[in-house]
Parts: sequence; C-alpha cells; structure tokens
Amino acid sequence: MSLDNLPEPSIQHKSAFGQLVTGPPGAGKSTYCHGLHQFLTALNRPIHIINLDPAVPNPPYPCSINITELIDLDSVMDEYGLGPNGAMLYCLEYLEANFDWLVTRLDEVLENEGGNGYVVFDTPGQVELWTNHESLKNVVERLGKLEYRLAAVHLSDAHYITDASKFISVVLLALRAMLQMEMPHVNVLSKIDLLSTYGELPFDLSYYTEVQDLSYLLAKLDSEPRAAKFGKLNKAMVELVDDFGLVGFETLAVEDKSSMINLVRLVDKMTGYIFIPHNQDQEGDMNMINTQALFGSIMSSTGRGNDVRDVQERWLNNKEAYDEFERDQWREEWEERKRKAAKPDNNE
Ligand SMILES: Nc1nc2c(ncn2[C@@H]2O[C@H](COP(=O)(O)OP(=O)(O)OP(=O)(O)O)[C@@H](O)[C@H]2O)c(=O)[nH]1
Ligand SMILES: [Mg+2]
Repeated sequence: MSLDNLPEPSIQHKSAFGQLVTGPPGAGKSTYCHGLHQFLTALNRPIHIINLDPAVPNPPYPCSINITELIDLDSVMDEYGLGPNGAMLYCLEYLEANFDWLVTRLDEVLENEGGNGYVVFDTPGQVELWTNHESLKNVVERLGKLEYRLAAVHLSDAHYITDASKFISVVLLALRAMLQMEMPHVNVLSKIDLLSTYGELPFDLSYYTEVQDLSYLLAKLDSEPRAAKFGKLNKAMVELVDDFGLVGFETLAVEDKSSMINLVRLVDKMTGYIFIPHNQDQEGDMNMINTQALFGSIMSSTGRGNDVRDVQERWLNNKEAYDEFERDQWREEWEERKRKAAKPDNNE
C-alpha cells in the first residue's frame, strides 16, 4: 500500500465525461456497468469502467482501474479488526487521501483517448457512501475540478415500487443522494423487465416514475399494521419529498436496447457529452453523428420511444406479445447473419 514512489499526477486531458453509478446493494449497478460497456463498445464508443468497490477484486466487466489495486476490503478488515461496513468506509477514505493515485491511473487509461475519455465508476452498495459519508462526494468534487463531467446514475430496484413503504424509502434515499452528492443526477428504476412478475400495481407506472402526489400512498401505509403506527411520521416524510419536488425516475432493463439508449441519451445531455466531438480530429464529429444516427435507427426498429407509457406497454400491459415479437426479430436477424456469412461475397 506504499504510495511513496508514485509519480506526480500529470493532468494532460482536456476533459472527460462519464457516470457515477450508485444505489443500494443489489440494485443492479455492476450489471448496468457491464451492459453499458457492451452497448457502447458495440456503438464504437470507447468506455472505461472503474471499480470503486474494494470488496470486488474481479468484477464481471472489463475493468480499466480497480480500487483493489490500491486497497482491498479483506486486508483492511484483517489489519484493523474492522467489520465490513467500517472497513468499507476506511477504504473510501483511503481513496480520498490517495486521490493522486486515482488521477494518475485515470491519466494513464485515458492517454490514448485524444483528450475526451468516457469513464464509468461502479460503486459499492453501502448507502452511507452517498447519503452522509463525505469521501465519495469529495473524490467526485475533486474530479469535477479536473474537468471530469460526471452525472450520478442512481439505481433502485423496481421491485420496491410494489410496496408503499418501500417505495417511500426508495424515494427518500434517492432524494438524500441528490442532496448529498450535489451533481447532475438521474434516478433509475432498474430491472423493470421483472416488474410484471410482482403482480398488479395499484397505480400506473407513471405515478411512480413522476413521483406524483405521494399523499395517495398514505392511505396504503395506514392499512399496513407496521406502518400505520407511524402515521404522523409517514405524513411528514411524504410532505418532505413533495416539498422538495426533486425526485423522478427513469426506467431500465439492461438487456433492452431502447431502454439503454434512452438512459445513455439522457446522461449524454446532462453531462454535455452530446455537444463535443468524440475525438479531437474531424473524424470525431462524424463518429458522433453516426452514433446519434445509429441510436435513431435502433429506436425506430424497436418501435418504442422514451415515454413512460411505452415502458408500461412494453413491460406491464403487453409483455408477452412484445417478448414474442422480439424473439421473432432476433431469429430473423440471426438467420440473415447466417445467410450473409454463407455468402461472404455479398456482404456489404
Ligand atoms: N432481470 C434483470 N436482472 C437484473 C438487471 N440488472 C441487474 N440484475 C440482476 O440483479 C442482481 C444484482 O445485480 P448487481 O449488478 O450485482 O447489483 P449491484 O448493485 O452491483 O450489487 P452490489 O454491488 O452488491 O451492491 C444480479 O443477479 C443481476 O443479474 C436487469 O436489468 N434485469
Ligand atoms: Mg456491484
């Protein structure tokens, strides 16, 4: 863990863009990072994933930088006799104290990106890290000063919207994350493809994504014996969320192309990525235009836009019909590829 021989950080990049992926344990953060890597790589958009979870030496995605190169959870637990939560906070504090290491590694990784790289930070699921502990926030703030334009993509498992009290806790956590991190922020209901398996929702999906008048949920809470005891507290919490009026949700099913495109487009707008060419040369401009055109063509091939009514239609109202339709499309695409492979001369 000695950092004595590390070179001084050399800040050569012009700017970099990217995402800080946060959310409670099991929300789907690492899966999303992996999906994003596959998706952007297929679009010829370079991406680097940085794992900030010191408990994961071997993440499931191609990892450009791993915090375990600097410090890992098990050694901290052994060395200082800490439990997993305390050790996690120690590791993030250690990262903050060794910020120069991170900058040096980022410079190395982004060296060949012509000045505008794209980095995605996968984070651990401990909620303290983005609700009240300062280290992650400080690291992001310092990256911001070095022209890293990051947006927080905060994932919450869509399963929680099926229960009024869990939904309110998800909304409160999302609000807390927004207030704590103070950065461009998008909340996302993840694993939306599983929503139909949890039974019928009392309200349309848009009620939850737009976090409309939460007082409707108070009646539900009052009918839950555990929650009813805390009627006044529930009311105060609901009013607090309503008064801030900050929380809304996008939706995500990692394996669904339209879902990924909608989120990528939104984050690109939030960070300003859409306004710059990928590379410093003119070809960069063309790449950007091609990428946007490709996004458009994928969207028209799936026949869906980014409206929450489309999401409701796809994943709740008519899931089986859409699943069948997409299976047919994949089959046709597969057959077409096989035909082309059999006749290489005709390949365009
Ligand atoms: N059906 C479905 N499953 C998903 C999706 N995203 C994640 N999962 C599953 O959810 C589980 C948890 O995903 P992870 O990516 O490990 O979650 P995480 O937020 O990184 O978890 P921690 O790092 O432990 O906090 C895994 O079994 C994933 O396969 C999704 O979009 N759809
Ligand atoms: Mg993870």
